[in-house]
Amino acid sequence: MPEVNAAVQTWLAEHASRGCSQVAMVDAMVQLGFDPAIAEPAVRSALLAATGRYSEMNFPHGVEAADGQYAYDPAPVAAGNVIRADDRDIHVLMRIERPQIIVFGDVLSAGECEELIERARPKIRRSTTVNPENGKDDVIAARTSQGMFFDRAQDPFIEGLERRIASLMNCPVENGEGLQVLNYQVAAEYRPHFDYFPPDQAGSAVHTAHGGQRVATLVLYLNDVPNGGETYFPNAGIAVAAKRGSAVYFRYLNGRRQLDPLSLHGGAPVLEGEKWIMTKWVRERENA
Ligand code: PD2
Ligand code: ZN
Repeated sequence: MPEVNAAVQTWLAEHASRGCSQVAMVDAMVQLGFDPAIAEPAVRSALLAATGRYSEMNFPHGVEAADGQYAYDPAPVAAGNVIRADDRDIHVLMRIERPQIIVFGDVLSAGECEELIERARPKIRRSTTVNPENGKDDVIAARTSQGMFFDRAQDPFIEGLERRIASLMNCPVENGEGLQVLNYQVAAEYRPHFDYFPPDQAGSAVHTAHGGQRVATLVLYLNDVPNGGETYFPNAGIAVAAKRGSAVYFRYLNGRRQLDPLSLHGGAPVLEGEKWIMTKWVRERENA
């Protein structure tokens, strides 16, 4: 089995900077005897290094993969049990392959969580969702949280957190949407949904026009929830409990631009206390 040695890396870098498509490069490597599981991540990182974005190929919104057909290529998150993310060592608590989920401990300090809550508290308003027809904001019964967005790089505190999160997700900071803080009171929830913009809905085009499709999400927990409020993946039988400072990462757009139907997820109703989270969504390219 051939290896991705220096000569192959040079070949990849040259073809990526010439605008070669991801499919063509992976196909060429497979023809030469590479395992697709080795070829795909090598091509993706060459494309990312050369162009700052994943290949769009022929599918501007991505392709909804039928159940079981989504190819689980390696996530860009670093290997190992402790990841140096800019200014902080972050511990990996669990990795799940299908859907692709990673749970992290101590992404934020208790003081950072407190500061985020106190800064968000006076600004939160009822959350909205994307209207599938026209892409505008709708208030719906399926999402009963309140939230607010911080602007990108709005001050040094937010900028520092964005750098740490981008480093952890191994994604350029420019590809991230603004950090969002959400609050759920007792009984509030976010029923199962996809974070990606469904390719078959007209309203998605408004959102993918800048930055392309969403690739992955990081949900950061800002407080301990005594009962309820888990982030759950109903078709995978997985629930992540809210613990202050920890976070759950999930990725749903692979290098072939397939979208993972198993990434369906929700925020379970809070049964006791309240829930504060912060979300980071990252796109395929700069999200101006
Ligand atoms: O509140 C959550 O745990 C949650 C779960 C799923 C939030 C979101 N999705 C979201 O804001 O997209
Ligand atoms: Zn979500």
